[in-house]
Amino acid sequence: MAPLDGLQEDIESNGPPYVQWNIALYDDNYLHVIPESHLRRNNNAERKVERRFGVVPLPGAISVDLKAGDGVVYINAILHSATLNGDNKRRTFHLGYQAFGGRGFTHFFLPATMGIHFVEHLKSWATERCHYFEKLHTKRHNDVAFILRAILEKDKLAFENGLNWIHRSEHARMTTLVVLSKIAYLIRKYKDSEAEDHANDPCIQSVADRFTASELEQLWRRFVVLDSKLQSDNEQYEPLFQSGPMKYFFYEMPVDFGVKNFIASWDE
Ligand SMILES: O=C(O)CCC(=O)C(=O)O
Repeated sequence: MAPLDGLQEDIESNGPPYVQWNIALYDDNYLHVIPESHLRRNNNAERKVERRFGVVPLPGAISVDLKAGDGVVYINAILHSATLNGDNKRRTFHLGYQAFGGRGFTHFFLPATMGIHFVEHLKSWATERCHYFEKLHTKRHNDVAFILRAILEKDKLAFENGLNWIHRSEHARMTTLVVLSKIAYLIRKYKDSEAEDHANDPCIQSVADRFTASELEQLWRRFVVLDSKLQSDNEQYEPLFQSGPMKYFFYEMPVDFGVKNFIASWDE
């Protein structure tokens, strides 16, 4: 994903592109959240909490009390965890809802769609909805492939038009550009790969299929300057994030580097 500052700027300016749902089938108070943490950096108390060795209590968290049949919908950038709670049986639908045609773009290319392999069991109106969702995802893959090809071919106009389609807002465009850099990274890494890695997803394969391996090498070269601006010389670590230590900044977006600089960097 992009650094947290960029994700939060996008959420604030353009609305959340993705929301997460829990729908409890039994009474359920497992989910804990730190209210209002979705639009700020982690504070000092939170930065001391080490989660690498398992689920830990979050400072200032409240539990979300759901009765059987209740649902809660939340922006997944909020600090949250699910604590174990004795022997209670937990049965909760956990799903995500992605926006299409919004002002911004998705923050990550996963998870895959829920598919259409089960639609024979559904009523016709529900079958139609599932086919419609599938169409939206396919269009997103096509749009992303179009933009990446424009970048590969250094076609400035096509790139700018493509970026306008997928991210209509003038705000937080760099967030989407960073997300595109992550997609370019993943399709190069997983092209024709059978790795059983959660990032090696059908969405990634669907876009990778439109490029040859050597095109993907060339495409990645267009992102190298941007990618270097997302990294520090030293390893970074933020314990409450899901990733381990890495050189990528957890919070900071590139300074003094916008879409125009990205285009100029193709020739560096
Ligand atoms: O179990 C929960 O209630 C939250 C889990 C969650 O957010 C996740 O798996 O991404």
